[in-house]
Amino acid sequence: MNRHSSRVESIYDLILQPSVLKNFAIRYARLQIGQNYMKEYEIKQIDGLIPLIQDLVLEIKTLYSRLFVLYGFRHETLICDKDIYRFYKENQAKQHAGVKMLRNSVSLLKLSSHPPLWDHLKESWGMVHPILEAQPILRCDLPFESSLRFLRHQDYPYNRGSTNSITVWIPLQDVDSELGALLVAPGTSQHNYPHQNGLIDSSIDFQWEQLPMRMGEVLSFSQRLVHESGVNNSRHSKIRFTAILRVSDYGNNNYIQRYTE
Ligand SMILES: O=C(O)CCC(=O)C(=O)O
Repeated sequence: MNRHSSRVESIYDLILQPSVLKNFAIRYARLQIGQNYMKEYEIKQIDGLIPLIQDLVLEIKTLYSRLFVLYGFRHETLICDKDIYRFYKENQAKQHAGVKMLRNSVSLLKLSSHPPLWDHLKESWGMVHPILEAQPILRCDLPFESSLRFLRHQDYPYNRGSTNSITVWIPLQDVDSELGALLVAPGTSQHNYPHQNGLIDSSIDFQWEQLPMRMGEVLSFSQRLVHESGVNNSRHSKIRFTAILRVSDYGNNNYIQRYTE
């Protein structure tokens, strides 16, 4: 099945492949280069991930409950996204510092190191010795705060990992277009686009595809794939939390040499 315009159709396939064991669909896109296919992104449900996500969400709420008490901030008994959003409105710097602190949480590290996730990355991307190229990131995209968005970019120029490096994007809740599912531009992963401060010129015409996902699914994509944040337009003040990993492969000689020189 291909949901793209005729210009992209000739080089790009979007594959929906029902998994044999489970009823979940694996979705991936690949680019044809001569006789070969290069994967651009893949979305897959990972076994055992949901409890780890729930632990991280609990840790997020625990940290905020402590911040609320510390700063005398009135909130519901069960902390909800609306409280965190109101806290942000009153204490932007403190809310941001809280998210940064959670980047060092054991829950995020456990989620990031879940063995079936790494087995999947190896198998799906043909990585030999995948490693975390940087500390895992926790993103908190608040409703109607478009200044927090990352506009069109490729990750490779920032991270300069192995040539086969990928980004792994793990939503901590279901994410649809209203909550700001990630936007990708299929067919772009073979080019290095000129950029300023990491951002690609807004006059370049890309064909965007938005990637709604269920909690427990993981999106992995080439660090050369052009992508940007969706817009969180949640009418219910929901926050989009996402864990993001940058993964490189030291099975890639060029990378290990560059790293150790
Ligand atoms: O999650 C997002 O909205 C964007 C993240 C992103 O583009 C990145 O981390 O490279």
